[in-house]
Amino acid sequence: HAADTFRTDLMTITRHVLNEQSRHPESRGDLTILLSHIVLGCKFVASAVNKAGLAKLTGLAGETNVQGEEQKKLDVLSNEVFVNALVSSGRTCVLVSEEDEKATFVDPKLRGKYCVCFDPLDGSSNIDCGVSIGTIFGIYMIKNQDTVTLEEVLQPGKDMIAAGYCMYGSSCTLVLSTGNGVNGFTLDPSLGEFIMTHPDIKIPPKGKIYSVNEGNAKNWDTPTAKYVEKCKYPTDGSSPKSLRYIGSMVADVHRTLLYGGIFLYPADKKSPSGKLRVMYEVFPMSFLMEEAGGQSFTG
Ligand code: P6P
Repeated sequence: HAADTFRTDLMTITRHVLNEQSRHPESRGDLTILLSHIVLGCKFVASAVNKAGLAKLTGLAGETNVQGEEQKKLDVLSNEVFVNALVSSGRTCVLVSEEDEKATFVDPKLRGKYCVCFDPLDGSSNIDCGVSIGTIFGIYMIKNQDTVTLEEVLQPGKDMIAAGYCMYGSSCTLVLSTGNGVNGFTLDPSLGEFIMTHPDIKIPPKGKIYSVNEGNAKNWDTPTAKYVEKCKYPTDGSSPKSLRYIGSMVADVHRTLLYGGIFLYPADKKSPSGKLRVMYEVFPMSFLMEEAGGQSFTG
């Protein structure tokens, strides 16, 4: 009966990425190695997030634990893990992290051809109440890794070559695209492997959910206010949409990808250029949304 209980032909994220690599015969496997290091970082953060409540990791930095060790906030810890994993992959030359004021230029001896922009733990204000949080990353190619400058990091989103997020919630789900569709993988803690659970994700063509922080309504511009009004009071006889807003972008986008609908963080009087960060929130999530048959735009 083993066949009934255990799938014996598991599609792991490693196997999937290798399959993708074989679609590019000229590839030397650099992206495969880079992604394997990102996956390692996600496994580590998943483990730390799961223990957070117990190990009081959710406290503010500066507290000390029973061993008198300096407590690291989860997002500080996550950032260190990803920076170390990305540098040690030997496939990156510059890193842009939400946690670091300046870009990290990798030691020239350890450089590779990729730039990774990432938010190691987005939505971290939700950690203490157990709401899903996540890592978001976007990957660019750098023309000359030895002479890379900050200007080369500021590439348009359309030049991104891969993007993904890892959501740490009731389960740990990694959603990834390398430009050939979007696939979702769930961490099997007993194996320590991400197993493909959501092959070829496509956003439903119609959605009944809108996701926005209504608390900002007083600051919205007229077009935004009119759109949201239409979600609540449709004029075409359709039923009103449901509002779902978690306040953690990875969770709100993941639900939108799977269930359909719209997620919006409109610019308003308080945040004239919007609140979401372009490099490691907007571009990676837009890349995934478009690869899943959706759209992303600035309104
Ligand atoms: P607000 C979290 O801090 C974040 O960057 C995103 O994860 C989330 O979508 C947004 O901010 C929530 O912002 O203003 O609605 O709390």
